[in-house]
Amino acid sequence: MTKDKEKIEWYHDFIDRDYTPRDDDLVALFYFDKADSVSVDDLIGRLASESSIGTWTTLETLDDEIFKKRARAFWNTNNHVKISYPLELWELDNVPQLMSGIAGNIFGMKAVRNLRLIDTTLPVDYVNGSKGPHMGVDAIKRIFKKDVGPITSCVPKPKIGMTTDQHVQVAIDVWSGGIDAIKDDENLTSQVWNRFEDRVTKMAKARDKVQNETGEIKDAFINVTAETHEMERRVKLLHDNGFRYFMVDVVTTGFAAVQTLRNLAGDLDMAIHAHRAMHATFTKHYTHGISMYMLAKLMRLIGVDQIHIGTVVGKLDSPKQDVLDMRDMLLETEVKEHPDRNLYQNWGKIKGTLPVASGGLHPGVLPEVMKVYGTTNMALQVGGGIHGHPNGSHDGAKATVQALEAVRDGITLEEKAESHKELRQALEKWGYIQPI
Ligand code: RUB
Ligand code: CA
Repeated sequence: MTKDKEKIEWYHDFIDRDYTPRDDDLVALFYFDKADSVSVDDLIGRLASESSIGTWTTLETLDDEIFKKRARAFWNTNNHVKISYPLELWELDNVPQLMSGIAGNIFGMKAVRNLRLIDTTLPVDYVNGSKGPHMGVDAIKRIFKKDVGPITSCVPKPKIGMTTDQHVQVAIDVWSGGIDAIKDDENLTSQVWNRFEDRVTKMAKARDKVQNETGEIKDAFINVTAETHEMERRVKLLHDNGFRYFMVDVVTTGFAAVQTLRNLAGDLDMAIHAHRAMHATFTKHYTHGISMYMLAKLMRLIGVDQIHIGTVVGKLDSPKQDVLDMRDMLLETEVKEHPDRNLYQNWGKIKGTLPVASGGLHPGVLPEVMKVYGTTNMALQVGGGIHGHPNGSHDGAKATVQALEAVRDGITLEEKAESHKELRQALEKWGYIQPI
C-alpha cells in the first residue's frame, strides 16, 4: 500500500494470518481469481471488509468496539481463502441476511474476476438458532410407515401440458404400481389446463382410493411454488386434503419464502420436498458462484425435509464426489473438514435432510445409484424411466419397484427379470444406459 492510499483505504486491516478462529466464529471458504489490477492481499482484504463492517475508504465513524466486529481473512493458499466472522454479525434464523453478507457485494467488486462460496462452518450456536427439518429422515417412518427407505417417487411426464384428469390418471397408474409418491414437476404450478385446486382435490380422491385398494400409504409432492402468501394458501389446501408433503422450488422462490414455509410445515406437521431448479445458474462452474453443497447446507439449516442432490449416473451434471459430500453433510450430525472441498460442521440439534436422487433414472441404473448412495435414507425419483416403459406408466412403476427389490435382495436385475416381465421389458428398452 502506498502512503497516499493508506489515508483513504484500510482493506489490509482485514487480513490477520495469526488469528485462530474462535469456536463461535462463522468461517467461510472461498475460491477466488483476482483482477489484474490488485494483489492477492488487496483482494482477500476486500472480501473480508465488504462482507463485514468495511467499505472502500477509512471512516470517521469507526471506533474500537466496531472494529472488533470485523471479519478476518486468516488463511489463504492456491486461490482459496478462509474468512472468519464473529457470531454477533449475524441474526439467528435469517438466511437472507447471512447471504447478503457472505454472498453479497463481494461478488460484484471490480477486484474480483471469479469468486465461489464453497462452504461455511456455521457455529453450533448459530445452527441451534435455526429450525432445521421438521421430520427429515423420520418421514420414511412417520409418513410412509416404512422401516427402511428409499422413498420412491415419480414425476408425471410430459412434464407440463397434461390436463388435470390425465395427470391424475397417470398418478393412479403409478401409485398402484407400487410407488410411494407422485411428484409435480418444477414448472407445473397452476396453469389453465391443470389448476392447482383441481389437481389437489382430484389427487386426494385418487390417493384415498389407491390406498384403500393397496393397503399402502400414498402421498404426493405437489408444487406450491408461487407468490409467498399464495404458497401459504396452497400448503394449507394440501393439508386440508390430507397430504403430508408439499413441494417447493427453493431457489426460484428464495430463502425467505422457504423459511416462511418451513414455519408453516411445523405448524401443520408436514414435510417439504425441495426442488432445486435454477441452482445450476450459480453452482455449475467451479470457479464462480455458490456451490451446490453450500445451497444444500442452507436448505438443511432452514429445514427442508428432502432435497435433490444428483444421481451421478443420470441426465444432469452431478460429479460423484459432490454427491457423496452432500449426502454426508445432509445426513450426518458432525461433518469432517476436507481441504478444498468443505469445512467442518457440527449440526447441533438440527435433524438430517433426506437426499433425493433424480434426473434421468430408469430401472437399469437403480442398482448403481443405490450403490453410489450407500444408504437407504434417501428418496429415489423416476420420471421418463417410468412413463417411457413399453407397456405404460403402471408397468413402468412395477419395473422400478422390482429393480429396487432386486437391490434389496442382493440379486442382479437379470435374475429378477427372469420372473418379472415388467422389469424385463424395461431392460430390453433401456438396458443400463446412463443418459446425457
Ligand atoms: C426428473 C426431473 C427432475 C429432475 C431435476 O425427470 O425432471 O425435475 O430430477 O434435477 P426424469 P435434479 O426422471 O424424466 O429425468 O434432481 O438434478 O435437481
Ligand atoms: Ca423436472
